Amino acid sequence: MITLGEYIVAKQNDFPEATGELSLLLSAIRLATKVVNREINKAGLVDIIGTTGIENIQGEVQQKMDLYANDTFKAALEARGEVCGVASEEEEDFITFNGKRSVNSKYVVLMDPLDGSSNIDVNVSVGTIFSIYRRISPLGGPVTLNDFLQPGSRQVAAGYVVYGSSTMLVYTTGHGVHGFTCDPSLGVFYLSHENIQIPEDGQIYSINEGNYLKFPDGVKKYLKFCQEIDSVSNRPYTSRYIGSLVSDFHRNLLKGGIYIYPSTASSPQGKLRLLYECNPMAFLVEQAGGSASDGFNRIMELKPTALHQRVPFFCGSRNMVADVQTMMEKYSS
Ligand code: AHM
Ligand code: MG
Repeated sequence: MITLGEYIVAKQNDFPEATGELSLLLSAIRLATKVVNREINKAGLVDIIGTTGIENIQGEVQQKMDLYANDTFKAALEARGEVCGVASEEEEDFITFNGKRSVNSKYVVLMDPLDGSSNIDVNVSVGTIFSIYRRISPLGGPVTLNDFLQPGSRQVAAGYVVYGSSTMLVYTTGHGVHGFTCDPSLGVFYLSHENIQIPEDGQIYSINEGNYLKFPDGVKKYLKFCQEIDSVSNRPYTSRYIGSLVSDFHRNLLKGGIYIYPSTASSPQGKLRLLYECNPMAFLVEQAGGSASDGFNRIMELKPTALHQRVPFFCGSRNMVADVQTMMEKYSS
């Protein structure tokens, strides 16, 4: 039985140049995860569910747990002093930490503290997504917007937590993808899925088909392809869509599949955010042997221009992403 804390330290020892700062940062995330997990499990019991009535900066109604998770992750990251700034889906602008240790720390964190939170009051799994970069501004000086607008290929680490039938934390530091399952009686994460590999050919497609008429032609053609009968490629594929990115991604990562949130006629850039959702998932899926695209380009090579930028997202088993990209290029470019 290897715990997450032990695993992080063991991996750090593989790199003689490591200073331990990233390990401390990950342990701050682990602590916040436990606190949020405890509250989510109580969500049906206490008056913490429901909406605040306030809209976040994307005009979506914030759920109370969104705010709680946002505050908890911010507080844990600030207290540890290993992070000089944070950008969050729930905050309009990035946040600078001014503590003595923080200003000299080299990392920034980008996060979606509670993704899929509109599902929480119907007991559907939700998640936290995080992404870590080295700052590019000088140590000791102010954090700048450019520290956060780096392409996903520069991520140092990324991960997610799925608050599901079990709570799991899955992360990568660029050396494979590893999953840890929480023992709720002890509040300890144990290594349960070392070196996760996504099957190259999946059988599951995940998309909100209610938007079908608004999809680009390339996506419509791909959906028809998924539904065709073909014994060689084992089609039709299975359609599975929870509507909670972390859960849909997690299932597809383990079983093989593709998650698609394309551009639609009403949302030309899709719905998901490049910095808080797509880049971290792209890093994870590539580390597991899969791929992530905006329909034409590799997600992690896109140069971000704004904190809350959205992007069409095609992510999962490598051959499935290649198939849909071929159809996008043929019918939608
Ligand atoms: P959120 O960050 O506001 O929770 O929105 C992101 C969520 C994803 O978890 C999910 O995959 C997607 O929105 C579902 O959107 P839709 O309801 O349009 O299918
Ligand atoms: Mg989200």
